[in-house]
Amino acid sequence: MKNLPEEDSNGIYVRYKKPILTSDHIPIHWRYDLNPDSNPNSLERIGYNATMNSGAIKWHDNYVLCVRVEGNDRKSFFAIAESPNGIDNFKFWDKPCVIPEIKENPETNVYDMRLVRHEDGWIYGIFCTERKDPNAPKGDTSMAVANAGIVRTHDLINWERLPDLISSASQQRNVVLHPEFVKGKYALYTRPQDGFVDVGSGGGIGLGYIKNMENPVLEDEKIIYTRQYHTIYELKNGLGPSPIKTNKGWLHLAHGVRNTASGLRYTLYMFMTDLNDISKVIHKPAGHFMAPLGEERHGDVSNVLFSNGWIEDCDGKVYIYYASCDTRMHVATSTVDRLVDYVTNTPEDKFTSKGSVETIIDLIDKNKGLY
Ligand code: M1P
Repeated sequence: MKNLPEEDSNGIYVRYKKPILTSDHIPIHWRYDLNPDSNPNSLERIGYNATMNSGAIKWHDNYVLCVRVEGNDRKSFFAIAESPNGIDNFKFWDKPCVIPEIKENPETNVYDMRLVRHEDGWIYGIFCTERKDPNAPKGDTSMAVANAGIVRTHDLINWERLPDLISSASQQRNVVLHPEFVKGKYALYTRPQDGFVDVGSGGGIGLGYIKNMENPVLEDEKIIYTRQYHTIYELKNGLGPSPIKTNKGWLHLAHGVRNTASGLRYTLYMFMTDLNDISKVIHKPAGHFMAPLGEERHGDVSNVLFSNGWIEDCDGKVYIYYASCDTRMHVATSTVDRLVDYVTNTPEDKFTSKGSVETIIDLIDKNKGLY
């Protein structure tokens, strides 16, 4: 169906009316045995629960998502969906992606791939790998270990598996590759954490370096964006897609999580880092950039927006792909200019109610005679 923009916009981005991918987009031949002899009652044989957290890349003039598809069996896998215009008519390729396992240590589940066209010439996919925690007490069937799995490809069909990230943190999630070399090394944004869900005493968005992707030992990892009391990223935060380079700095999209009486609330926020020192955060607009709205608030894991893919077109238009409530995919569009304006001119958080009121009054005073 044609997807139209919402009439209302804050000037920063425009949402589109319909989700762009739902589990109803899963091709019929992935669901039904189409042979009437072996399926005389036309029953669905394999069910799908969600199409969510997708990496994104421009591909031969089309817009491609590496979608996290979740089956009714709860296992996630990756599948490529392609659209001619980035906002509707997404169609899955013929078969899901076949991601090779690490033979000596196969994972149980994979999800949330970030696709990055790196200047070394490969397209990398960095994703979360999940395995049952071998140290889980007897009877605990949910303790798990998360790490970053790494694949690379030239065609989005044949994927070469590299070793998982080797880091000193006990768990890693939301690991994202920077698209350029930094002093000859690969730079990775990380989120070290103590437990599978709990980040523990540290947390925050980290940055570390790898000399060689075939032996991905993470070195010099430092937190560049810490968690902070009474913010939208108080409980945890993680980077979304790989950053976009602009003439003012690197534009970042991330998710921040806080706890509420109705559970964790995931919203999206932005920041900018220095062009010459990617560890230096130079702009931090206060609060969320996007939060779940209307129907986006309902789904398997309510009150969640999550993004791990965006596409910058050559005319400066930006397609922001986000999932709502771990259930379905949406798109919002903006431009590099608008996002830079948002990130550099939105007031920063002063971390108190009094500070917020001062910021509002500053704006009201500036508008004197204009309203
Ligand atoms: O359910 C919300 C999100 O929870 C996890 O995010 P994070 O690792 O940042 O805590 C992931 O499972 C993510 O896929 C999911 O959308």
